[in-house]
Amino acid sequence: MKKLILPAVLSLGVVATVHARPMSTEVAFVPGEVVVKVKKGFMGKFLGKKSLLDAELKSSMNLIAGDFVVLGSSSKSTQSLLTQLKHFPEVIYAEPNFIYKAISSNTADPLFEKLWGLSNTGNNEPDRNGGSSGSVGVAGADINADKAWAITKGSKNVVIAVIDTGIDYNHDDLKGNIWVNTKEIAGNNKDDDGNGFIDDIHGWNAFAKNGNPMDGNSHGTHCSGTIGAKHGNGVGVAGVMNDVSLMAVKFLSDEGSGNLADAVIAIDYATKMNVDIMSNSWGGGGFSQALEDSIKAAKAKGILFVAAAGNDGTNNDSAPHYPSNYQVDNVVSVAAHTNQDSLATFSCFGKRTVHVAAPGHNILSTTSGNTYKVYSGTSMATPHVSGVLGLYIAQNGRQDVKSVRDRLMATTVPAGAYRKSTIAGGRVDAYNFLTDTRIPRQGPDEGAWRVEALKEIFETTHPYANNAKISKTYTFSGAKFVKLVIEKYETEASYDFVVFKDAKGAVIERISGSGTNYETDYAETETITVEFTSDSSEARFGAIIKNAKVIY
Ligand SMILES: [Ca+2]
Ligand SMILES: [Ca+2]
Ligand SMILES: [Ca+2]
Ligand SMILES: [Ca+2]
Repeated sequence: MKKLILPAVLSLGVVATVHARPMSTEVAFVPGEVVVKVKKGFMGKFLGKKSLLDAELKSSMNLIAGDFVVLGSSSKSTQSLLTQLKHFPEVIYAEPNFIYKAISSNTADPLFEKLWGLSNTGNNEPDRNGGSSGSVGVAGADINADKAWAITKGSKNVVIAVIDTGIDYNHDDLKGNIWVNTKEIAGNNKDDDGNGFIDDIHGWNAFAKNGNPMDGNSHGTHCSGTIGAKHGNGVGVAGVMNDVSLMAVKFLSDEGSGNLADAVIAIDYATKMNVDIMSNSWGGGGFSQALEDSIKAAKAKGILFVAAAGNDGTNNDSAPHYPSNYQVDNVVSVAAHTNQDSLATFSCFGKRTVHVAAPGHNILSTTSGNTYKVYSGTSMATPHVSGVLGLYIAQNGRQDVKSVRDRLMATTVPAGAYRKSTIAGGRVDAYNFLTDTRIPRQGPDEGAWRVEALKEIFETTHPYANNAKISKTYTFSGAKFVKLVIEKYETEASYDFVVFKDAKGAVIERISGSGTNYETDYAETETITVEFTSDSSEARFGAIIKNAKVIY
């Protein structure tokens, strides 16, 4: 199978000379547009020179993060504008006007009350059509909402900005939890509260530049339902919080994409309104100093910035994903896990860059027009974490963002799937987080591993068959830790896999490509299962495993 590249995405390279930092492989921006940060007091002088660039002023923004203008040229490329701007003494920096997209999701039909992310019975995952034929899961691999709700179900005083495609603020399951700007009068075309935004009753629409952040896409509405759909109101689903104020900040269009210039306005609005948490289920672009400055301005106010780790299935340590990769203390980068206590195959990960995992596969929630659908993505994991952080703030008030993030990580439930894929090494547990319950991480004593030859070796044919599915389970009675040593493997990278599972069926590690004498991550059970799977074309050598390493 060959990888498809999104047709709308432009080539990279163009901005590589501006920032030396690595960028993700597919970066899109508005052609001929740049976002420029101008030195304080030099705006007039700078704008006087813009004819030298053959560019016109698209907009100007006086943000907490500084003074910015957006310039556009019909005759010049973004690259040549950036090159020229380097020689303007008034300019602090200039960047492409990056395009961001809602982190994608699978849509299907309504409706079933199957919120395994809140309470996983092992048997209640919906399928992607909302039906009841989801996978069998690991009971208890959820955010432990029931136990957390005995402590708090949230508070209307907690304001969470959903920075996304907007919110259907008329949805029956959400309307009781929509933020209202009480100092603003709706529809009088006046900025009654003097915050710089006219008629911003439920938030702001930075895409259309008006006070109506209605969601014509459903992505933002879906995220909102996971944070705060009303409990016990006779309709639909339940959010992580029963009481919360959801602020709709729209900068993604109804097609699910938006740009840097609008993103920084969205963040600036939420910062100005001093929300408690920003929930960000979107990503794209390269490194942007303006976006990082905006996140830092939010941090200076003590606002948490929860961000989806991305859906490319890649390592954010080596291929950074933004905004989740910004190294600012208020950023919480979220990977997605399945009901099988495993990392979702689409989820980005990173031992140094992704903080925690949360439920993000086959998640049922609210969608526009009083409907409910099942979506999957790190987009869906992110609002679970925003809601859990919201419960904490309802209970404790706002605390130092870094110590909150540290506590969130330290109270996760450790499992093999997250050990190498997140900083915390675990998935979020709301009850543990509220009660500061920390499960000790008891790793194996590295000197204690003993090699044991497998009684029956694991070996594919060479080459392996297409559409193969080979599975073998090895048991070492009384073992505390078990891992396998792969003598040799060679598969079609990203399409054919060798997967290792513990006794619960949770994926410990999933490898693809090639290697020799590779030691897998360990299972904390006495059995370990190997599964070899291939797709319908292109077979290679396969795999051969002769030894295990065991600690009793
Ligand atoms: Ca206003
Ligand atoms: Ca008004
Ligand atoms: Ca409900
Ligand atoms: Ca293949």
